Amino acid sequence: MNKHAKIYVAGHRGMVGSAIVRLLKTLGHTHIIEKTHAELDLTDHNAVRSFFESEHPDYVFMAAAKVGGIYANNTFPADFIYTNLTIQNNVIYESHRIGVKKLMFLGSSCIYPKFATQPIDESALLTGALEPTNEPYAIAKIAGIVLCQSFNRQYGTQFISVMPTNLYGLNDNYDLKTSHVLPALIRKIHEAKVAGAKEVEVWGTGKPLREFLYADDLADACVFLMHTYTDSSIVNIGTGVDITIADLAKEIQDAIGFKGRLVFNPAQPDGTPRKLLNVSKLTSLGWKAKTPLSRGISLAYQDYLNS
Ligand code: GFB
Repeated sequence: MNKHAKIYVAGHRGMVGSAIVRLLKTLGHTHIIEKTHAELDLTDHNAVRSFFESEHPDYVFMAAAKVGGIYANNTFPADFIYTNLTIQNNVIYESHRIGVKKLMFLGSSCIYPKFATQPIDESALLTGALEPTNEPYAIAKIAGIVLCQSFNRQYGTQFISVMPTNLYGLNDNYDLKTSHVLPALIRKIHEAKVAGAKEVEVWGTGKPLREFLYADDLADACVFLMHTYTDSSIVNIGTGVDITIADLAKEIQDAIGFKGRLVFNPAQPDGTPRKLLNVSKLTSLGWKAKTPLSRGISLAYQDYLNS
């Protein structure tokens, strides 16, 4: 991927896509293709076909997806499976048709079985039942992985797939109905502090364990793997460290300086009990996450205050 290669970052306005674009620009890449949703509707196959035929990108980062936290996944399952299958089918198929040199498909750690052995090795894929709150999203992502592998096998393409753990960072989604836990808690705790509230509701029991990766670290891993990785088998991207939701809430509370109480609401779903990725494959390839959670939370909080 030389500095003048044509690189299409699908989903460049999202948290992950914008982090990839930021990094590529910092690295001196001169030909990055960005299309807003208004300019290119990725669910419209004809529009995607015309785009690929006219732009002919050399490389594609497939970071466009319908994403959301546990509530959104559980409430809008049809949207999650349909939209993701459609956009990934369109982008992956048209990448094959025009002969893209290399495509990276971004999956998710929720592709693994709900009760996978921890930390979760890449080989756990398709070995057990999924977490029901996000099964439709997970199945779309699994289909994306198998689609890439099938094109590689049948047509000799180079479509690689990476599985990021739970993400957070700059340009995150702070809508409480659709966001993930970390941005949701930043917003709820900040608003409680400003309002002088005595307590903040944290969904679930606080006992689930999650691993959190800063989006700029993910972008760094993606660019690293785009340069170095050529295999069809998937690669986990994470920090190798997890934390309970209760401890995460406490850490965010301390960062924001909220003096009230955190109240857990077990009527809300916990989701999968633990989701820690085994990152030994990535480590052996030569990449490690850089941003500690405490620093990432303060950077994300600053970004929230500025947004
Ligand atoms: O981040 P989150 O929505 O996604 O929730 P998942 C993680 C945990 O935080 C769950 C708890 O146990 C939630 O109950 N939690 C506590 C909260 N307070 C809140 C809150 O205010 N908002 C949210 N959202 N959660 C998603 C999947 O699962 O992870 C997606 O649904 C995707 O498919 C994504 O894979 C990475 O980790 O449970």
